[in-house]
Amino acid sequence: MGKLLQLLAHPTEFRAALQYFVFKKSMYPLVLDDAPESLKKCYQFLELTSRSFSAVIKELHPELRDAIMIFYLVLRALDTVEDDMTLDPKIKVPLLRTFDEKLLLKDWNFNGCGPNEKDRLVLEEFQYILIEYHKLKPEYQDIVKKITYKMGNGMADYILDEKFNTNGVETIKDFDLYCHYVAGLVGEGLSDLMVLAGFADSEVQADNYQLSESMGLFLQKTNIIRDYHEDLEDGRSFYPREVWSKYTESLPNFFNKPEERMSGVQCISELVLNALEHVPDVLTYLSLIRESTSFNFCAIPQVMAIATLAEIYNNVNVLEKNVKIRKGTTCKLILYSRTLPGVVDIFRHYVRVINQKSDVKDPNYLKIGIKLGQIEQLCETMYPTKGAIPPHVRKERQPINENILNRGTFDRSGAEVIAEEEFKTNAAISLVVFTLLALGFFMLGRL
Ligand code: IN0
Repeated sequence: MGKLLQLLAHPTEFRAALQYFVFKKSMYPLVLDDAPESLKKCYQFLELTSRSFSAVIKELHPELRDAIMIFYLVLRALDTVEDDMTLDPKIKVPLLRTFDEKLLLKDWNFNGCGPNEKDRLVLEEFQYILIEYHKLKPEYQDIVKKITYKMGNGMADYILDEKFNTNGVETIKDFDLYCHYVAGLVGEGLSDLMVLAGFADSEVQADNYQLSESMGLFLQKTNIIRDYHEDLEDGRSFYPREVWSKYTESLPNFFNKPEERMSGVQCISELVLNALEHVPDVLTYLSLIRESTSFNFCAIPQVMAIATLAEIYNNVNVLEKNVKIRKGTTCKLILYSRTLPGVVDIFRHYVRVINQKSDVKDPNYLKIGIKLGQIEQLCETMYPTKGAIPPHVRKERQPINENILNRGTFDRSGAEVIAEEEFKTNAAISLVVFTLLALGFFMLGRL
């Protein structure tokens, strides 16, 4: 009920939700009626592990859909092993190191996970994933196997690292390396798959996958900053000491000591600044994707991430509870991120939101202002805003334009693409309102 009221309080999000759920059309609908049991199982696992993201994977072009679905499930399996604190390191470490070899087997599964691991089914019924893995093109299998090998060994190194176990991540370099293993490598694998399929320019692999590394790091760093409270409750931490030690003696103090909340918010600002460094690469990467469903698949998590960063920036709640973006905002972001100009508009919008939330008392105020300015300039270079005041003419940070927030800069370039659906949605809303009014008059007439 609360969610419905929230939606009604935000009419543009209500319209987006209606458009998304009622008028969404798939370019390549996934039909599993006559599919083998193993494929049906795999798509069920996908839905169990990730509700919203599974929908994005199911929309993918058939050439890559199963390959990316299997890649996602194998990574989930690896992640579940890494995550399981009940597993003895003597079992966990060799399992991670040899996980890629399991992919060569016809039948294998693992029943040793603790009962609290929510995705343990993926490991317990891994035999279905293997059946479908072996049906992929050999080149696609090789990519999944290569990344599984690199990621499994990277994760194992961290588990063996005493310092990491007791203190969490030490330096910013360690922070980047950890994010490389769990997310940067995902970008490498996806880039290889999309280039092989002819869906992305080979530039995405340049400089040792620098652009796709940023894609992964931007997502993972945003998750880490957002999950401060959840990770603290689970007794772990991924905030790098090199950053948080400037603001507190001990990381849990941001939550435990109310007088340190302000320092916690400033620590988050520094981490947001660190994550924003990846944005130029993210926008460049997205400009190199040539196929539309692959573009959506890559763009949706990125626009969610920038919206999340804007939400958690200068927000003390992050230290006390889980902060998430509204469901309606998610629908709106999905709808407007279908084109590159749409994505650039979304980034421009949230960069402005962050700018407006900046506090002069924040030690990183200036650096953040400069970074945001650079990103906004890049957005302008990619797709200039009609009638915009050039950055050098602007004197001060501009006030948030209500129009930007409510209907949005998103509206301009995504408009052509969604005009038809918008028309249908407006017609549907009008019909509902008309029916309600007619019913009301009818009832009045009967009284
Ligand atoms: C992902 C990434 C992902 C998608 C597209 C392109 C990418 C390029 C480089 C790196 C990662 C890329 O996206 C998902 C998104 C996701 O799962 N969202 C969650 C929401 C949430 O808050 O967790 C959802 O349920 O909707 C992602 O986060 N990761 C991921 C994993 C596998 C694959 Cl194949 C693609 C996880 C991670 C750790 C960020 C890489």
